[in-house]
Amino acid sequence: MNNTPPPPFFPWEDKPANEKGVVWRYSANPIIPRDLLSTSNSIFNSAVVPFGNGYAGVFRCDDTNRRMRLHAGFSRDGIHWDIEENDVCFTGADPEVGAWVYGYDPRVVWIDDRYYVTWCNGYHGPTIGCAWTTDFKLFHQLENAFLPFNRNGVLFPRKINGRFAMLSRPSDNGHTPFGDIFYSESPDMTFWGRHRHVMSPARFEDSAWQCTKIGAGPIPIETAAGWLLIYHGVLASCNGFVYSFGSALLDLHDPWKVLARSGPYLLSPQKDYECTGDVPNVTFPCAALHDPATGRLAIYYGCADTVTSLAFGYIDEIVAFTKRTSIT
Ligand code: BMA
Repeated sequence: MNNTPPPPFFPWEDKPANEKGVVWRYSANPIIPRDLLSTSNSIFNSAVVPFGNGYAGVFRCDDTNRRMRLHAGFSRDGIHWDIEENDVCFTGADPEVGAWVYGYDPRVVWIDDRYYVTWCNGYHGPTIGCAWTTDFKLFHQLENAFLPFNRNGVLFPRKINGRFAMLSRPSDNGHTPFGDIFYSESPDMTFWGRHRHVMSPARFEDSAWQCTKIGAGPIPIETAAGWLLIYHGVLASCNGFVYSFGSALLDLHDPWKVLARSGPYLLSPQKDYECTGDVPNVTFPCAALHDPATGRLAIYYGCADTVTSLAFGYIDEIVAFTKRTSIT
């Protein structure tokens, strides 16, 4: 267990009086501009965790060569971020795996005694890269979890049945027009197996925002009602893909069993900064902070593949919404 006390400041803003949804946006969005770094074209789809007296994260920073890189960052309040100018240099991997090609859409989670990072890692196509760190300075790279092609590798925050557990989304080498979420286990973060199917895209008639492909978002949150999973879903519109996100509840012991799944989205691209950018109409969550004492949730999501924003909600309300609107 990570026994350090929670950071003194939790990023939060109360729900506006006129808000209809169970999730609402931070009024000062986006929190991270595209050009925060001297060489960044865009900063989005990024992961944050409590760290020391504040927060740390791994950020997707595409540079002005349009190369996809990962950068570490630090914050006192979870809102204002210092992101390192130099990208993360992973160490210790078999050179075959460690030769950097590209990396994007990181997730970060504390398990047992260290932070694990997973990301979409270039190795003859996209697959799931893995590493660990204790200080966000030195990152030790592990084996890729799966064969290409795969994306959206998301670890559970504790071992399940004594093994590391990960969700992932097998895909193709391009802008994949399909995609189901699967579950896998590993005794050692090297060998992965016991693969189980979790969820397919929804039927168009039932929930069109998630009818083309889906992928796990932030690290699942353990609740009495099951693992709360926030995931993105894609609609193939006549103007291209539209990325929204919703919620599901997975069985605590057998997390490939879906207990409930929201029909409506929690959030979809509607604000200018979500609809306009390098890839229009994308809201893509990769991390969430939660405060067990109050049930508050702060969701970090990429907007239009350009900037990073925050949205808020209460875990209990999202769980109730997931059950109330379930399409399973
Ligand atoms: C997905 C990933 C994400 C991106 C999204 C929209 O396939 O590449 O990083 O946000 O497409 O472009």
